[in-house]
Amino acid sequence: MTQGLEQRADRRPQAPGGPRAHTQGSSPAPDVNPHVRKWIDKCVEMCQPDALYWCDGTAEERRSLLERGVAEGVFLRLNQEKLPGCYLHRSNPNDVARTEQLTFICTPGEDMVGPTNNWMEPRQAYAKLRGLFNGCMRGRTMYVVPFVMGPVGSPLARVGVQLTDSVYVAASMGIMTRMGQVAWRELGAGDGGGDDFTRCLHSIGDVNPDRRYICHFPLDNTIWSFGSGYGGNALLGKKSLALRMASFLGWQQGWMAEHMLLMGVTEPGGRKSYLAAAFPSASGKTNFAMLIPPEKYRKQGWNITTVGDDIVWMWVDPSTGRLRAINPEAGYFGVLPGTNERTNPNAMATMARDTIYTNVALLPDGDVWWEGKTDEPPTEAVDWMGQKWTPSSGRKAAHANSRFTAPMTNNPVLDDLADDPAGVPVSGIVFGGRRSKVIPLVFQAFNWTHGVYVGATIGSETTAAATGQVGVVRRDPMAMLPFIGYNIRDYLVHWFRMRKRMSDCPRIFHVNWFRKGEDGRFLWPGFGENMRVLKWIVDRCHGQAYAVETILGWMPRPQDIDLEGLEIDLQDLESLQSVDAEAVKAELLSQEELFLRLAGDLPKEMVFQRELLISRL
Ligand code: OXD
Ligand code: MN
Repeated sequence: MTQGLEQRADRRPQAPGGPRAHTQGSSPAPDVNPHVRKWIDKCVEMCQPDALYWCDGTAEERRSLLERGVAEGVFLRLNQEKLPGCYLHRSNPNDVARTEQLTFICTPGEDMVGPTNNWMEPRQAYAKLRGLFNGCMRGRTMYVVPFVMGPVGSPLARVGVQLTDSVYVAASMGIMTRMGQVAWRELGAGDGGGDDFTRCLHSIGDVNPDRRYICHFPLDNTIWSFGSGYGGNALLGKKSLALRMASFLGWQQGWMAEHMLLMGVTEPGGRKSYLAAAFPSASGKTNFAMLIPPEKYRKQGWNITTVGDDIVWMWVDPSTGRLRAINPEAGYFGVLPGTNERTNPNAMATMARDTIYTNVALLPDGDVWWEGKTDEPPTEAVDWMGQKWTPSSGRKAAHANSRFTAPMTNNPVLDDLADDPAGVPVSGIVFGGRRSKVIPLVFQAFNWTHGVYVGATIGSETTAAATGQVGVVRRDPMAMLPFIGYNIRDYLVHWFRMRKRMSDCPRIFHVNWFRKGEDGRFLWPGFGENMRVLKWIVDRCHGQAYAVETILGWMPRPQDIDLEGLEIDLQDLESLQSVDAEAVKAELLSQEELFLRLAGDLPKEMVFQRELLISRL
């Protein structure tokens, strides 16, 4: 079946919804093993593409996919002098963010997915989606995108193959994953080749929200996504494989897939520690992962390096009993509004070349712009929907969820071990949220079990961009609420039990950069100055910094945080770190929402930890 299609590819297949625009045929089929062949044949038979394009992952191919997209009207080539290798993509205005309400975990029983997931029975889900996939790629090319999540050779690295009819998705997967021949090599060729690969089938369909489904079949190692071409819905290596499917697998196999950044912190004496940190979506994870320490710290020799900005996979190293971690991704899919030379110069450098921009404004000279990129807006632009825009248009030029997709190798502060199959040892885990009141700048959990409770109850205030309702605290356990691929009860039990696998476990912390004073101003400057808090955290990981016991956990006294060179008075720092027992009681009550949602499913450790907190109060 696939053999015939490779030849038919030369007939210049029709672009999705557009004229026959392709000018190139398919690449030749590589020597894939029979398991792969059989699955692709079945998908081809169902979707009936006109052509099959096997991605090989070379730089040449990336350029040719992007140019193919330009010919199809999927990409716009940007000013190549200013932004070499950069392109703009505009998604359908109805398709601009992950759609959690249309995301399903499909397991035989509903209890397996628990109260935080949408559930569909697998046979029903397959039947429903088959109806949509049937013939959906007629007149289109099916791209075969083989990829590896994680450094090749890592004990946790996993192979996936995504079939997609979107050249945007194929090109983006080439940035976000280790894509190409390497994946076929990992699987093995011929009859001895393996079938342990995640089968990712994707079609943008007719981009109709009424016919949009992102379905995960953890028991079949399969993901089917239909009707969306946007980020997490369509780049199936990311949230779907690396979080939902991987968290399920990690639960079964004794490792962890988490929504965390991973950073290296090097001290003046050369000691290096790695921290993993979980913050709810759009709370500045990418900024934190690429933090530039204040000048004073840089001069002393402090240095921050990025292993990852969104996802970590962690396992216990049997020889040391310590947690190790890798970043399964190979690129960044970062939020743009608010990103600039001041807030994140490393991100700006990362996206200066070989980057796909999605849903930003286009400037007359072929450069791009988004709200917050510069203090002054441009006098004219074409907005993210392709309409003429001026500052008086009364609407945003870039979408609030506009993104850059850039290879991690562009990051000037990429950690030396980011591609090391052995991963990095994790000294600390940091949880955080966006909280204007109650929650102090930093505290350390008393122990692992308490830390799991702290992570499970993190909350973040909604911003106007997200809901229109500002300041409502939403609970987001471990920042994983939309990404836990199974029952949250089992997920929390898994976290508690991981302690038993480790002889020395990471210290757990909570940070809040967003606390405000009575007058409504932020008490902490944030960004690079967060280094001062990081220093205390790293020292604590090595048992070196002073802390006092409070009802919430171990906390630095104001004099334990280095304030030299910072324009903040001691009183502000005291307010930042103040813990008001009445407010904590109210906080406990507001956790009820989460506890009720989990109802009878709550692990007993969660109940004990809450009781301990009440007794401390
Ligand atoms: C993301 C998210 O896109 O968390 O990373 O939503
Ligand atoms: Mn994320």
